[in-house]
Amino acid sequence: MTRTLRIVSILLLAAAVAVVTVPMAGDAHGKGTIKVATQSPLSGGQAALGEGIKLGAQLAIDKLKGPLEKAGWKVELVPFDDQAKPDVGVANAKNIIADKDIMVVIGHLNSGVAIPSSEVYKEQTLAMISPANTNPTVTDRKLPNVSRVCGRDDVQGVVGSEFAKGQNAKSVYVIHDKTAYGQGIADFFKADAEKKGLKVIGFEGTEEKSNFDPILTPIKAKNPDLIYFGGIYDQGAPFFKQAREKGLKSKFMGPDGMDSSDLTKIAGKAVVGMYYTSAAGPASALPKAKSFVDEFKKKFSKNPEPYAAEAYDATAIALKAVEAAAKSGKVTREDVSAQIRKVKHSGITGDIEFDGKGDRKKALYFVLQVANEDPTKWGDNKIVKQLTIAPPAEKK
Ligand code: ABU
Repeated sequence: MTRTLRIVSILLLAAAVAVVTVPMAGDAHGKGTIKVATQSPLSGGQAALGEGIKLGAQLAIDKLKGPLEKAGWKVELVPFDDQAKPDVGVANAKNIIADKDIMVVIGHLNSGVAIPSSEVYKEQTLAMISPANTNPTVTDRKLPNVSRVCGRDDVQGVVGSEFAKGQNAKSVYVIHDKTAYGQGIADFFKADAEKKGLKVIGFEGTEEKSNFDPILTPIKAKNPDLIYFGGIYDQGAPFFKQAREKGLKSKFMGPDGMDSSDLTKIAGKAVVGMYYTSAAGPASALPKAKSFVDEFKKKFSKNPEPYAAEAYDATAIALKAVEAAAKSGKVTREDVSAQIRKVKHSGITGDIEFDGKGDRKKALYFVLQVANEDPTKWGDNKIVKQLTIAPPAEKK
């Protein structure tokens, strides 16, 4: 081999080694992995809503990860099943903060799980954006890492009581599930209903899930105009079903915990005509969510459950915040949390900006009526009222 050939060979070899070992600008995943965790119930009676949250986040990542991937990051979803249980959520949260690639959590479904889990995220200023947690305590603690894209129960409870009053209900019986969410919304509903002159003739909590006869017997004797259930559909649906089977004639009402196609899957025609409030816009009724609904159905072969669109928007905000944080060349959890509060997002559920506590500056509230016993038609429920309301001013 001549001297020139030897030099050319050495140069070619050196170039090949450089191509293999040096991450090029724009090279996929050269900078590492950004993980987005979801925490929601993926098993048990509330899995329909929890699965919807996970899939909404999945769709957002698949559609919107492009800019981060172009910049050299791999973007991954890591779903956690909190089983709607506070202790499981907290145990998952400890594993989540231990994984240094997780930069944001989208979750939870249950406020009673989100509140203690977010105390764990707080230790590392790991951002949590909630698509669905409506209890005021979620943001009233003013944690720098906690924000939500949905409304609050101190507003939702009043929206419900105002509607009940307008329905000419004079007497109301209130049941709740004894959780932070269920008891909380029941308290807000009751307080405002009484202020408006409605007579609350019963108020009780129960953890019963299957046999409601001992509770229904005294309610039947009192014959209230309306029964309000502060809780989630997996408990509310059998309660309302058994109430009708027992011959109760009262109108039925509940908060957004009833907003799932599983309500009719379990209770069938017993809940047709029932009213419920929600802080989730029915995706089919949101003007900017049409392609989301189509793509969701195509990808996952089912309708998006309530709060799936909110999970999509929450994840879109998370990715924007990570992109902004990544401009410094290094993504930190503190920076992602701070960037989330600065995002102005035109989402599929509307325009989203957060206030200093992490509440959405203008949140959506709905009063809906169950239109059909067919669970596949849950998205066609009648919107009786739609409101956009700012969070309550802070008490001095
Ligand atoms: N807001 C609906 C889910 C229940 C909760 O916030 O705990």
